[in-house]
Amino acid sequence: MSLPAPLLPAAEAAALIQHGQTLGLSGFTLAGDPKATARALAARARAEHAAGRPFQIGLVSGASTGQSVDGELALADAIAWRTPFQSNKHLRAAINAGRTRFFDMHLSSLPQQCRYGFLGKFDWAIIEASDLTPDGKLVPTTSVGASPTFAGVADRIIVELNRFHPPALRGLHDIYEPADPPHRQPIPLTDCETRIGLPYIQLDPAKIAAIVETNEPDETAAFSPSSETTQRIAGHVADFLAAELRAGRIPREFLPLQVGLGNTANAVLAALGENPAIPPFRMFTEVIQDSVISLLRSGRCPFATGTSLRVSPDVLREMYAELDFFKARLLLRPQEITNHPELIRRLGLIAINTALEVDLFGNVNSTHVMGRDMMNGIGGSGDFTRNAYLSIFITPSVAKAGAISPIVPLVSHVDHNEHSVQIIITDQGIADLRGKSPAERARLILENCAHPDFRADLHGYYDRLAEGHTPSTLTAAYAMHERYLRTKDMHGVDWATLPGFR
Ligand code: 0RQ
Repeated sequence: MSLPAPLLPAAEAAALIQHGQTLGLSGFTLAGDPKATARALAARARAEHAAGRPFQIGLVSGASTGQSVDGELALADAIAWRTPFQSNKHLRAAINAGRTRFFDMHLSSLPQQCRYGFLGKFDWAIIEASDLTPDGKLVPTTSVGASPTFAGVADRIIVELNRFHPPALRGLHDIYEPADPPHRQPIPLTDCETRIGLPYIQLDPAKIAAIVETNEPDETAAFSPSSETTQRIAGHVADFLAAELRAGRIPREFLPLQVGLGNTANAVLAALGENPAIPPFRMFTEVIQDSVISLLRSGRCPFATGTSLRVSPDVLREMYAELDFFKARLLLRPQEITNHPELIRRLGLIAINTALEVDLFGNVNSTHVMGRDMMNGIGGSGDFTRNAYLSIFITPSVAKAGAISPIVPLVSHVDHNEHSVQIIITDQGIADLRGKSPAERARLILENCAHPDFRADLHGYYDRLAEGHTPSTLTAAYAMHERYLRTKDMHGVDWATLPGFR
């Protein structure tokens, strides 16, 4: 079939991109990113650097991309700035060394901020496709992310046509882009299933500069098998939701679930699916991971919608063998829709996300290690936490082989504050913070969620504080963090010698 632009080798497409330009890339949590063009761009950056010329670009994507994109470009020192989310170790190192400027954004607001011009001009959109028609109808692959917006705002477009994904994916996507204020209308979605948009992204064919043909899977890996800790967290989540259901605080027909990304979240989802006290549930989420596919097969989850199909390559191959079954039960939408505050509030989502750190008052840090080093980014956790019907955070009660307590006197960085966070669940238990004062929250979190090995340390801090609305002291609140930075272990702060207590 004819194509709307010349087929070029990846190196020739990458040669069109110039130093200093801004690129908007498809890809969300390693699903659907344009791998071949990015690798060729990294090679070009290396060649330019070897010739003594500068070569760096600004890189925006839906969320994290894989080794061929974030990894290779970071190793080639080709990324001047990056937003809104990443999870690659090489890029993380470049960010934390100050070589790449990174700014962390709520994923729902990225597309509109691109359209509003807040991130400057976009020179290129590079989008992976499973199909492209002569008049510019692009069917995405395993994610939608911010691709419709990048295609609209960028001056020129490179399409990476990846033959690994069948053109029959058409129908898996629902592309809807809200108008900008003052012309925006309510988003016409009142359930998970209804389609409100088109099954493709309409490109302006005149903007397509090159098409790069490839045949390669996403660079995703399987999640780790669940551990005793993740099983215990999952059990507490299921018990909590079952009790809410019995108490009538969750309606009998249940509510759609959003579950964050990662090993713990994947295990929680599998456990909810197995628990007979939890009725079948729909998912209105960001990332559809392996456990969701099993739930769709078993019927425990009748329908799931998200912006990324981030499954392991074997699971994806199996899905493609039964594509009609999954197209009837799965829908991929732009991140502006899956994470939209209006829809999250309207549909009444139960949001379950993972914390790095939680403090005694329920403030949550999802992004920064010891207040300083970026882990991945806030991703969609802020979109969901702030707007959900129920906002739950999960975390193991120890990290780094027991040297770190994720329950701390005061978080070293705040992503989700005490006003948005309702329930904390660790392998130790549940702290339901709803309707509780800061002092009541502190007692609950300390007794129910902290690891027994850290309770003496936390009591050493908390029991010395003067009574008051928010019992705290600035002089000692970070003593456990400081001790870790000095000794690689948070245990054993000598509270009696520290100032600031009553
Ligand atoms: O590091 O593997 O080197 O030991 O943090 O921790 O327990 O494997 O947890 O994979 O679920 O990730 C918050 C990072 C958790 C993730 C975070 C260390 C720990 C380990 C990872 P090692 P686990 P997970 C949907 C919603 C923000 C975005 C979000 C995340 C590593 O869930 O990025 O939620 N969330 N988006 O040892 C120092 C602590 C620590 C710590 C754990 N207190 N201090 N290190 N670790 N606690 C997805 C998107 O929006 C795209």
